[in-house]
Amino acid sequence: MKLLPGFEEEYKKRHDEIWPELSKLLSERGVYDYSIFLDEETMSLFAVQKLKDDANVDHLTVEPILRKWWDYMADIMETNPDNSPVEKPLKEVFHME
Ligand code: RM4
Repeated sequence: MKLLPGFEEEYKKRHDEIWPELSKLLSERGVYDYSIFLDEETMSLFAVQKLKDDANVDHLTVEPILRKWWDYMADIMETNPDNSPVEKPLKEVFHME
């Protein structure tokens, strides 16, 4: 994902104060150990999360609370027309169990 320049502190503040309903939804759907890192040179945001074996995340993007969160975050991130964050899947080039 991409953060707009000048919003580093605001992005962290908003995530420090993540809405309980959103974190509840994510954990209920099996998301855990979820981190987001910022490359302050490129403003790229790298998100990594783990999913429980019975995770149910296929339809997360239609959940109203996530859509509301995306609307809230849209003023400081690069977004698609529907306010979802622009995301770019990365190519795994190394993995060690
Ligand atoms: C990010 C982005 C992601 C969301 C996290 C909690 O800024 O909106 O989609 O899962 O916040």
